[in-house]
Formats: sequence, C-alpha cells, structure tokens
Amino acid sequence: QRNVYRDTNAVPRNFDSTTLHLGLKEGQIASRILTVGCPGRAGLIAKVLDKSSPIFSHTSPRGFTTYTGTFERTRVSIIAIGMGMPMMDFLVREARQLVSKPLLITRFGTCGALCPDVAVGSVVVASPGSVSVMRNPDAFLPLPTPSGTSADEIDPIATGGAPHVRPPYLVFAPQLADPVLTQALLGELKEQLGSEHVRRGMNVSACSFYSSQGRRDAFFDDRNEDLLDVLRERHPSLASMEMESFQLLALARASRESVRAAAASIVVANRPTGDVCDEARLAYLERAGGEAMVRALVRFED
Ligand code: R1P
Repeated sequence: QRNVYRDTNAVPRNFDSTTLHLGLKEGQIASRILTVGCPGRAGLIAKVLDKSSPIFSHTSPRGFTTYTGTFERTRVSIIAIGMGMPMMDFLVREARQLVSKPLLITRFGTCGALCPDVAVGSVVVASPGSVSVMRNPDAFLPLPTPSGTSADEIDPIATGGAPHVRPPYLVFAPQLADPVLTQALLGELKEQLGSEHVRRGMNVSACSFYSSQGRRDAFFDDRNEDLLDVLRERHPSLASMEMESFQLLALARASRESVRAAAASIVVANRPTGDVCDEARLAYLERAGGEAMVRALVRFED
C-alpha cells in the first residue's frame, strides 16, 4: 500500500510531484499569476491569452482551476481559487514551492462597497492595502459564573480574558500592497475602463461573507449590528470589503521578499445604498478588467 502523499511536515506533494491542492507541478505555473474567485471568470479572462502558444489548463480535485499560457509572449497563469483566506494561503504557498523566480501575484475579485460614493460597476484597487476582520468565537462563549460548571470549563487566561470584555470581532492592522504593482494595476485599469470607473481605497477582508461582513441573519447570534460603522470609524478610507486580499498581502509580506502582490475588486454591491450591479456590467468588467489586469502583470518589469 502506498502512502497518500509524502513530506507531511513541510509542503507535501503527491507521488506524481503535484502539490496537494493546486494539483500542479513545476513548469505548469508561471511566475506572474492573476488569481480570481470563480472558474468562470478565470475561463473568461483566459480567452485573452495568445492563441499562438499552447495553453495548459487543469482543474484539481480540490477545486483550483489553472490556465497557463502567454500574453504578449510573456508567460502568465490565471488561477481560480474559490473563496476565503485559506484558499489564498494554498495558492500563494504552493505557487511559491513550484516556481524558482520571484512571484508577482494579483487578485481580481468582487467586493461590496462600504461608502455610498463608491458606485456599483466600478473597480476599487486596494491601496494602500487591506485590513482584516474576524469573528472572535471566544466572545460567544457563555459567561463564567463565580461558582459552578461553566466557570470551571472556561479558562480566562487560555482564552484571552474574561468573556464579557472580549470583542465579538477582531480587526487586524493594514497589510500594504506593493506600491509599484498597485500603480501598474491602476494605470491599466483606468486606460481600459475609463478613469472615472476606477479608484483606490483601503480594503477589508472578512473571515465570513455573513457575520464579519455585517449581514443580518436571525438564525445566528452574530452581534454585528454596528460592525460596519466601527470599521469605517477605525479606517476612514475603507472602500471595499471581500474575503481574500488581506491574506495575499500578508503572505507577500511574510515571503522574505520573494512575492510581490496587489489587488483590485469589481464593486458588485453597495452596502450603504443597497444597490447591486447588473449582470451585463459585471460580465463586461470581468472580461475587460481581467484583460487590463493581465496586461499590467505581463508588462511589469521586476
Ligand atoms: C463572496 O460571494 C465572494 O466573492 C468575492 C468575495 O471575496 C467572496 O469570496 O470574491 P470573488 O468574486 O473573487 O469570488
């Protein structure tokens, strides 16, 4: 019987040398990577790749879809990772294993706008970067009583203080995007979409689409009624909210200068006004904005 995979205490590989989640091996992924959420968006953007060079495509059993080809004769990968920070962690760490050169990674996602003047159907470039908000499960534990079982069960030191002073949401400080790569994204997106449809602003990545994005759901005790106001007070330049960019920027910072990263998002909804983008505008932005993102990546001189 063969083991399931090898090297469990480092970055494990399958026995065909592919990484466990991307399902790729060396040579199948470029050093310039555009990452998106859904496979449909990746496929749409991959249509801009040069027809004159072969295009490698692969969907892994863990749900990562990769297209690797060339654009203007420079190698580039477009990779759909699904949603959330753990998926971004798989991408950045496994890509780092598979490519020997420095990596350039940009994300083109969708987001909600956090102020009324950020229109649906526009694009926000995460500049200077992204903060993060996470639901704090400790805050939802039962309050300990002076005597009795619940106090015995909860160790206030191990869990970070008495439950009544634990905030239900934790906000993490900004992780900065690469300023030069960010400028390249802004330039290409403005050129392609018109400068009135592209702006910069601080992003916030949430651990959930629901609780930590301030959505109401009576089935759950979320204590998030004032969360968006608290976030805007703490970071007045907040423009966009999604679920992945913070992780990308934080890992680039942790990469011992071997990954440069930046991010942009299509505004599909405006939370203060309740406006939602129409399907045709979203499809246009995915295609045209995606092409601008690829152009910025391949023209970037590192
Ligand atoms: C929620 O619907 C998802 O959409 C956004 C958010 O970050 C979240 O992951 O990203 P993508 O459009 O890139 O999937």
